[in-house]
This record gives sequence, C-alpha cells and structure tokens, in this order.
Amino acid sequence: MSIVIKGGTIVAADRSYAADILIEGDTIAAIGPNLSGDTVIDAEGAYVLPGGIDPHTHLEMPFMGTTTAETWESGTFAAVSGGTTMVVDFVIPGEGGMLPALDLWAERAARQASCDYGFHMSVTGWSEQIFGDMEKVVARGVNTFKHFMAYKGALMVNDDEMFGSFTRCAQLGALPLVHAENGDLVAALQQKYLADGVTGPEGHSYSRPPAVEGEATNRAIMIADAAGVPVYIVHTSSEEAHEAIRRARQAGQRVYGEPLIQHLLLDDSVYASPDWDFAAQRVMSPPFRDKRHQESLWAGLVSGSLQVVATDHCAFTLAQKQLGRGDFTRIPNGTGGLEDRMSLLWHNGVGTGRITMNEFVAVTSTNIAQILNIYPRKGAILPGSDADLVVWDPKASKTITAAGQKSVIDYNVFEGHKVTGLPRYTLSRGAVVWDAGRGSSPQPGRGQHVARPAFPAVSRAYATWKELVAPRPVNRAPEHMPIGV
Ligand code: DUC
Ligand code: ZN
Ligand code: ZN
Ligand code: ZN
Repeated sequence: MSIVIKGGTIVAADRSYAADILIEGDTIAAIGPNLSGDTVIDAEGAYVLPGGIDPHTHLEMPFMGTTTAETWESGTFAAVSGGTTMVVDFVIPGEGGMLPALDLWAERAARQASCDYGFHMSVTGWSEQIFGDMEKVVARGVNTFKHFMAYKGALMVNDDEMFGSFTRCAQLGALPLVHAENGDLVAALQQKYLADGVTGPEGHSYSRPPAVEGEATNRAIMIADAAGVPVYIVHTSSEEAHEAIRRARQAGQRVYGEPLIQHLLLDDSVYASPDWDFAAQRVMSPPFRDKRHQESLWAGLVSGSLQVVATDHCAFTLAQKQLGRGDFTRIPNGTGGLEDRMSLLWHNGVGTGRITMNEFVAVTSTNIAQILNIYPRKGAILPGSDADLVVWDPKASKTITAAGQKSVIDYNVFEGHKVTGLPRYTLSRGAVVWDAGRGSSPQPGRGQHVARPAFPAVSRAYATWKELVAPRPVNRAPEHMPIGV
C-alpha cells in the first residue's frame, strides 16, 4: 500500500518547489514529478510541509498542587489537527527519581498518543543518584535535561547544582535546557506585592518583570560557558533575555532561544482585565510582556538569533485556575497553544510578510529537529525521512474558539483570533491522522517514541575549541584551528 501526495508545492526550510511525494510504509520513498501510488492525496493549490514539531509541552503533568488537564490523547489529537506531528514533553522526576518517572511518561504516551513524541528530563536537584541516572536517561533516547531557575522550594536548582548538571551534560553529549527566571527575586517580589495587598493576576506579571528573566538568562549562558556546553533557553519572552542570547551567539557560544507563539502575539494588557477569570486563564511564566518585547522576538526569528517557536502547552481548566483566587501565587501557571501554533504563526508571520514560508518551516520543524538531533528523520521532506507531512491549505480560514477546539480545556487564550492557513491533511509516519474535509478521531497508540541520540560531535567540538582557544589572549589569533570547527 503506497500513498502519493499529488499536485502540491513542497515547502522545506531551504527551498520551495512543485513535486509529488511517494510514501511507502512509514517513510518517504520518492519525490518528483508525476508519481503514482495506490492511494492519492490531493494537494492541488496547497503546500506540503514537514509536520510541525512542538518541543515544549506539559501533558498530564503534576504542577502547583494540581495536574495539567490536557491528556496525551487530547493533546496529541489537538496537535495533529493543527499540523503538529511530534511533541517533546517534560518529565518531572518523582520520589523514585528519573527512571520511574520516565517509565510513567512513556507508558501514558504509548497508550494514548496519535503522533510521535519524545521526552526531556528535568533536573530538580543535584546528587550522586542524579549524576548516575542521567547516563541511563540518555541511553533511553533522551538527550536534553531541563533546569528550572524559578519555582523556589519546588523545582528550582541553584547555580552550583546547575553547573554540576551542565558539566555532566557536556560529558554525556546532552543539551541542557533552562527555564530562566531568577527564582529568589520572583519569591521576594511575590511577597512584596502580596504584602502591598496585590492579590489578583496582575501581581503575577508585576512579580516577574523582564529583568528577572534577563538576569537569569545571562547567568545560565555564563554557567554553560564555564561548563563548556551548548544551552537552550526555553520560552524566551523578553528583549532582555533575547539580548543575552544574541550577545553570546555573537561571541561564538552555541546558545538557542525559543519564543512561544503566545509571547509573539499576546501582551500584558490581559492582566489589567477586570475579569479575574480572563486574566487568570492567561497566567503563565514568563508572563505576557508589553509590545516592545514582541517586536524583539519577531526580529530574532527573522535574523536567526532565535531559532524555534514552541507553545509550552501547559493547560489548566478554569476550575483549576480558580485555585488561585485571593492569592496570585497559587494560580497554576500555564497556557495552551499546541493546536493553534502553526496557523497562528502562519497567519501572523507568513501572512503579514514578516517571515517567509521557508523560515516558517525552519522555526516550526527543521531547526527543532536539528537542535534535538533527530534530523533528517524528522523536520525534512527527503527520501528516507519519516512521512510526517502536512498538506497545508493557505486559503482555508477559521476563527479560533474554545467551542471548536480538540483540546479538553474550557477556554482558549486565542479566542476570537481569525487565522488563514490550515491543514487539509496531516500524516503521521504515512497514516492520515487529520482530514479537515471528513473530520477525524484520535488514534491512540499510533504514536511512537522517537529516540534522540546524544551529540558527541557538538559537545566534543565545543570542548576542544574551548580548550585550545580559550586560554589565548583575546587579541591573538589561534595558530591553528581544531579539525571540525
Ligand atoms: N511555565 C508555565 O507557565 N507553566 C509550566 C512551567 C512554566 O515554566
Ligand atoms: Zn518553564
Ligand atoms: Zn508592560
Ligand atoms: Zn514549560
């Protein structure tokens, strides 16, 4: 049984061209003119894109005294309905440490997911056990470790712990990820605003100003430099954080930045709403910023100083948000976006001329696959790549509403946003998992874990460069450059 996608224009990160795609089994068998197969998928008038990869989700995650309401089943179905064919979700270690938690996440995902998936492991302390577990986690196909510089008293790690873990990442060929907000400062500001009688959602935004993020981003980058490891900053939301990333990249450090679709489009005026529910539904960390920060993030996507657009999909119902009535520090932090990321970025980025179609593919798929070391299995339309594909109709429109969404959440922070550009079909490893014309149901159990190997080449090259070049006076050129740099 083969499938041919006919009559479309393939849009890759590097070029756009008219061609058919022949799929055999899970993968792309051929690309070219006039291909034929057992089944034909009509792509006339459409683009064919590599499936979106959302590298930042929190499905069924215990957090702030509750658990995110989006399940692996609803979340991955929401994803494919919006053109996303892979999610990478954050595992939080429990009592038993990293490995039992990874088993728990893997079991839930295997049972429920409609699309492929991967995991990031969180490092929430530092010990002999964690040092040892990290190697076992890498052997399970997880090559990224998340560090929270915020959530003091819960998930937060201190600088010495982060340095220990970053150094371990360098040894293992893993990539550290960082939630960069100064957790001590956030805690102090929260107490200050509560003491001043600020208890509503606006207090959440006041207690996490851009300086809190800029300072922590810069600190994480410097610690990564000291440890000789690349670093990936999640949910980059402010010019202050972007500036730190830009400066480090300019200096030759391998640093990645990930704006969220929410921060690109929504701003902090939402927290001034007199409607408590409306404002609380939009409480996430970092909070939405004022518009000057949005301009900085868009500029970063265009110039390449920011590489990835994610969602941090961390979705709570209104009833869960209401746990924080009377005390903004208890409002569960998180918003959704998994279902709408692709259309929102297309409409507001490609549709306005701010980014090209090829840049769209880069930041929603190809760059992510490369950074996470799964390219070209994912993130590419090439013979041999997984047939994770989206037939994208640039003329189809909808208005985003909670009532119309696949997500199980009872609101949508993008309610009322009109988008033009939607999937006509979404394919996960060669199977149609979303058909806009006929409608589709979840296909739990279809998704598979995508093992992500360690990256010895990147870490070794970087460590070698550090060793040979760093001790030299800055104004003297090195006598020779190491091979591979
Ligand atoms: N921010 C959120 O809003 N939710 C999950 C964790 C985080 O960092
Ligand atoms: Zn975070
Ligand atoms: Zn502001
Ligand atoms: Zn997150």
